[in-house]
Amino acid sequence: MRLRHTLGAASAAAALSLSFAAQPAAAACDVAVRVDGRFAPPKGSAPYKAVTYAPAGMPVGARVAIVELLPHEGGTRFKLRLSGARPDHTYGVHVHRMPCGAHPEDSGPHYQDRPDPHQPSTDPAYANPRNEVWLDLTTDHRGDGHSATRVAWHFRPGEARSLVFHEQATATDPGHAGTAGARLACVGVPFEPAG
Ligand SMILES: [Cu+2]
Repeated sequence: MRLRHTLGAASAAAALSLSFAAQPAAAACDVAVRVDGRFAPPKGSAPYKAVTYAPAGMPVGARVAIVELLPHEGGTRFKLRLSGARPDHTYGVHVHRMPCGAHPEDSGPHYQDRPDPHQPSTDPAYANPRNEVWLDLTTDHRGDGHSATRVAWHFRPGEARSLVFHEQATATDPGHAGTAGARLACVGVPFEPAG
């Protein structure tokens, strides 16, 4: 009985350390959503998992991994990884409201915690990385890159459905805030609220 108990505790500890190893620096987090994909042209029927609209900007076959984490202390964290993309390039990356479709504009506007009454939103009071989810990243010479961010809130159910890659870094000045040029690629992600 005593031996069984010890073994049980040991295997529980092993399982715990494995799950921590799988998500470093995220010990007190639950994984809400994880999506891994390879970019491909829009073929077949929408919605798409990882679609490129401009292969010169986001090559066919580039890989993406996006994780949404729900820290126990509150808010929402995100980690993004990209590989085999355009080398030495800065992408503007945001969470958008609609699923990825056959056309770049199908992903709709940015998700905002406090919605801007004036759409499209380019007012820095609303279009900023605290009220939206921005995951801009710059690739290295191999086309690999990563980014992470955190916001203080949770998504409203079903209102955040995609991650969009734009052609340039996200602007922050009034009248342009949140804009980042053309939409090159889109990843379908069913972002979740807490519990
Ligand atoms: Cu965007």
